Parts: sequence; C-alpha cells; structure tokens
Amino acid sequence: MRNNLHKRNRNKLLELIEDNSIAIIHSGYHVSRSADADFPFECNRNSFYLTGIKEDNVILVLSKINNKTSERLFIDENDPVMVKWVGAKATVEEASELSGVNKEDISYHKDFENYVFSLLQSNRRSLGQVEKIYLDLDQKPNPLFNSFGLEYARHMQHRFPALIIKNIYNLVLSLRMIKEEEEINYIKESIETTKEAIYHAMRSAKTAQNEAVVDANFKFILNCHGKKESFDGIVGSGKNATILHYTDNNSPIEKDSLILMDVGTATNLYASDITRTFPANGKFTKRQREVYEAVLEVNKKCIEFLRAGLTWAEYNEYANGLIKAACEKLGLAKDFRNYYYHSIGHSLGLDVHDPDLANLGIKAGMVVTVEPGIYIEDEHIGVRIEDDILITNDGCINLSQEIIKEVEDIEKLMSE
Ligand SMILES: [Mn+2]
Repeated sequence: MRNNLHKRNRNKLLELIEDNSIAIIHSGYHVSRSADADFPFECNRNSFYLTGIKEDNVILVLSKINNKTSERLFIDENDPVMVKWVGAKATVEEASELSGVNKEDISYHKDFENYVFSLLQSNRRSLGQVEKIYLDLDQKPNPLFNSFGLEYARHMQHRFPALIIKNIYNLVLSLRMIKEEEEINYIKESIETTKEAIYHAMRSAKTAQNEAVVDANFKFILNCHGKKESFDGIVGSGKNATILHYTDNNSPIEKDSLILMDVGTATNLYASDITRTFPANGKFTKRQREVYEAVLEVNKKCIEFLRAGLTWAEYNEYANGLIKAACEKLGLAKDFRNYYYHSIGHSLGLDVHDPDLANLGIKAGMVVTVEPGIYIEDEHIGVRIEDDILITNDGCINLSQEIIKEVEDIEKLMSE
C-alpha cells in the first residue's frame, strides 16, 4: 500500500490543481436496466484512476489550501440486508488497501457534506480561503455521465455563489494519457490473455458452423482467467468483416471466408484491443492472401513510423498514403476511402478508446493502437490487423508482437 499506484496518481493531480481549491470526484451510480434490474456497474475511469476502487458511490475529496494538501474518501456503509442479497461493499480497511488512503481519512457518506463545508469555511481557522472547486464534468450531453458532478456544480453554485467551479476532467486525462510501468504491465497481461483466447478461437474456427461458436471459444478462455471483455468483441466472417462495429457475432460461417476478430480483455480495468484476421478453413485463398499481406505491410510500416512527437494528423496521413497505394495495387477502382473508413488508431488504457488530449499529439508513455484495414464488400473480404504499441523516448515497442500475424504462422497454427 505504501507504494500505491492510485496514491501516486492523486499526488500527481494535486500538483496540477491550483492552490486554495478542492476537488471532488465521484465513481458513478448504478444505471437501471429494467424493472428491478441494473446494468452491470462500470465505474467512472477517472475515479478509478485516483482511488483504485471499482464500486459505485465512492467520493474522493482532495484539497490544496495554502499549499497544504489533504485527501478524504467517502464510501457506503455496508447494509446487512444488501450484504445478504448482493454481497458486501469495500470496508474501510479494504478501501484503504485499494486506494492507499489512510484509514483515518476514510469516512461514510453521512459525513460528506459537513466535511466539504468545513473545508470551505477553513478561513475561520486562518488556513486560507477556498476559491475554487474542481468537479469531474465530462463534455458529453448525456446526463447519465457524471450526473454527480453536474448536480453538485448546481448545488455549490447555489450555496456558495462566489465559488469558482472548474472542470478537472482534462487535468486527469493529461495524467491518464501517460502510462507508468505498473499500468503498462496490466495492459501486457491483458494482451497475453487475449493472445491465448484468440488462438483458442482460431483453432475452433475450422469446425465452427457459426461465428457464435468462435466468439464463445474466445470468451471461454477469458472466463477461465476470471476476466471480462474490455468491449463488445467483434467476430465477423465474410461480408460481416467489412462492418466496423459488427457485434451480433451470430451468422453462419462460409467455408472459404475470412474471419475478423477485434477483441480484448482488461486487467485491473486496463484494456487490450487486438484484431486478427484468419481464414475460416485454415488456408488463405490467393486473393485473400493478397489483401491480407497488403494490410500487414501497412501495419508494420506504421509501427516503424510511430514515435513520440508525431501529431495524430501526421500518423493518419502516413497510414492513408500507404492504404491508398495498397488499394491501387489491389486493383480497387474506387477512392481508397471506400475500402478504409476509419482512422489508424487511438489511445488505449482504462478505456478501450482512452480519452486523451488530442492536441498534445503522441507522447512517450502513451499506449496507442495501430489498426489498418481494407474492406471490400463486393468480394466479401474484410481485413484488419491491430496491435497495441507503447511509445517510448526513442521509438516504440509493439506490446502485442507475440500474437502471430504472418500468413505462414496463421496457417500453421490452424493446421495443428
Ligand atoms: Mn482499436
């Protein structure tokens, strides 16, 4: 606990916030699904980054007053009835272990308002004057996102009209973008599990009559590791592979078709995001191989090109140039944008499409994806090859290089 990732994250954030301010970050509420059922809870990733707790209704309060910092965590007190129905929530001891917040600085929700007000009135004890309150205000118009932040902003503006409300969202993102070694190790573990699951799914494809079987074989390995998908996986065969976010994964597999799998899992919420494309029957046709090798070459060239200091526009323009040339070489008549209709990659982390400050470009310590694709609907061929890349000071490291992607290696694995 002494060297807790989330404690380090809070200390980094405290460096960034202005003096005489407090910051309040909430982990989110359960969202109702239907009748008395809720959707599976997904905690706010900024909250998790700062607390390491995946539960709903956790509130972190950071303060910096006269350059003296403090932290306080508010959690739910266990209700004996709920414990019997859905299990216990983290106790003070467990919350302390996960977050690195001292036990003495963890309280139950009933003390939250009083604590915040005591900070706001701290000038009485000549400690300074809180001028600003940072809340986590996502830019999305959907009120389900950060509803606590929105509500609390209104509440505080009403109660303390002189208080300046600031958004902490971008400050947290500026930290989340750059991964520490511990975070990279979680991503590596996710990639390792994804590799095992993809191989299992590939081997199952030869006898599978339906995409659902390949999908189930992928998920089987995740379940065996006690892991979940980091996003709704895509298992598309034939023409379905040309639909970017095809997630039905339930069509019959044509014997000589290609299967595209865009899948991932998470470790401590740190995601992997991998795409592999392979022939359902274990052997590429001449045309499939042509298209596949064209995409593979773009994938490799983009990895060689990736380095700190690039803008996202430069990265995309480079990939566009390669894909345009590849499409021409493949004899595709229309503009290349008819065969490649997404961007080359995105940041990866606690979210699969990890939000980042795009204007800062690509920096050392970021993990980004490289995912060129060519989709030829008329020919029922969709190929995408996606790897997860760590940007370093002098280039990059392909974290998923162990997951095979050469034609020979794929055909060999599928013949075993
Ligand atoms: Mn991706």
